[in-house]
Amino acid sequence: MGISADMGAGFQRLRELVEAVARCGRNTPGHGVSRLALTEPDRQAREIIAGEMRELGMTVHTDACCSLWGVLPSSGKGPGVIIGSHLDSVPEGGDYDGVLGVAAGLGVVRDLLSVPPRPGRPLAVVVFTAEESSRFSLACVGSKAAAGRLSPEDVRRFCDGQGVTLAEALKNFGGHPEALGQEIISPADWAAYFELHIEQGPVLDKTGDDVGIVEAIAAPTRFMLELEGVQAHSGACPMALRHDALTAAAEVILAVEAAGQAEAKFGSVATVGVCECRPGAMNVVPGRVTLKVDLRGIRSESVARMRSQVMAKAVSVCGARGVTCQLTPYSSDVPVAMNAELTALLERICRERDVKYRRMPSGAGHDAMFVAECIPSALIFVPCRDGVSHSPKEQIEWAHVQPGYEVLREAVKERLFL
Ligand code: HGY
Ligand code: MN
Ligand code: MN
Repeated sequence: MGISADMGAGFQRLRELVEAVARCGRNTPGHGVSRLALTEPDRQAREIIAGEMRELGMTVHTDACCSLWGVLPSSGKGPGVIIGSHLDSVPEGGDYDGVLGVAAGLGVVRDLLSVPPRPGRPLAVVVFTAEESSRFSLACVGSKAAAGRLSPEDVRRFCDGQGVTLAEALKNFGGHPEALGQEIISPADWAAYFELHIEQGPVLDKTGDDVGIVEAIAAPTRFMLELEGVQAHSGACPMALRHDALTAAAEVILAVEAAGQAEAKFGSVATVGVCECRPGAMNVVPGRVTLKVDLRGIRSESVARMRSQVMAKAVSVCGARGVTCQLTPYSSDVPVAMNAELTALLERICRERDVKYRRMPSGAGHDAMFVAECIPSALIFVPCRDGVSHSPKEQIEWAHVQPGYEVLREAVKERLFL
């Protein structure tokens, strides 16, 4: 494992930043962090990162979608390099998802500033807003906006569990939802985007590789199903006369799992992550159930097969049980290939530095998938213990993160001094 002798000021600072941000939104012990997008803990985390950007001499601004940009000005001309990720978390999430990539970007800036010459072209670090779909059921909000894929109408359509629309939350956070679509990442300004992220799966941890060079990012198709049966007395309503929304939902949930298992050979996955049952009393036959479904794959046709299989089963189950089923689509993104030239650059640097690496897909979604629509983009994975993520048990070994950090730094340096 090609670990260089000096940890480097940037890598050391990276660790300090991750630890500082992890205190924003920390729950009681054993319950990780809840730093949902555009909430007070998210604001606190951004203040820490903005402070670091200013200390490094970067100009700091937020765009209409509240994404936080730090740019290291440069004397030279020509398109620069962006390093980015996110700070928001899932509820009861871990300390490293997203945060590691933002902190790594600032570590790279610190390292590149410590050894002359100063980068000849702009170097930016960006915190994209609301990468997680946890609060608004829409993922990668900031990077979608930066790719021109989010309109003022879109952000009025999505809301959180308290009915706050994404547009209102952006406005309350200092954003300008009505101006979305006017600040798009342009190849005239930016030559490459790099993101470093924990793998969030078990592959690197199992193989002992320190770096995953991502070739393609699976894309989610997400939707909500609202099942409406007949609420009734659990004691007085005979079994034969029931229209129980929760038992219908149970069959649909198992159908989602079966669809994922049938398509697993193509690397596809299927999950029901939310099941809300109303009124949620032990002595009431449930009348209404809301399911939120997440289907993913790197092969669009496989995801499409899962979706049609799930919908066919939902219609037949609900028909047989006298339960209605309302579909609300959330998103249907397409799998994205990472830039071949940048993945080759990463591979060469890994070989030169004797870093154990593998080329691999990403099952999780990332901001890189939308930035890749605008400029050449690359995603570097580093291992997380047992592949656990989106959990308080998310853990890393810093010695196994450092090789990926140094590969990121060398790749950015090469792109900046081309
Ligand atoms: O859900 C995801 O794929 C990512 O963690 N946003
Ligand atoms: Mn995540
Ligand atoms: Mn993430």
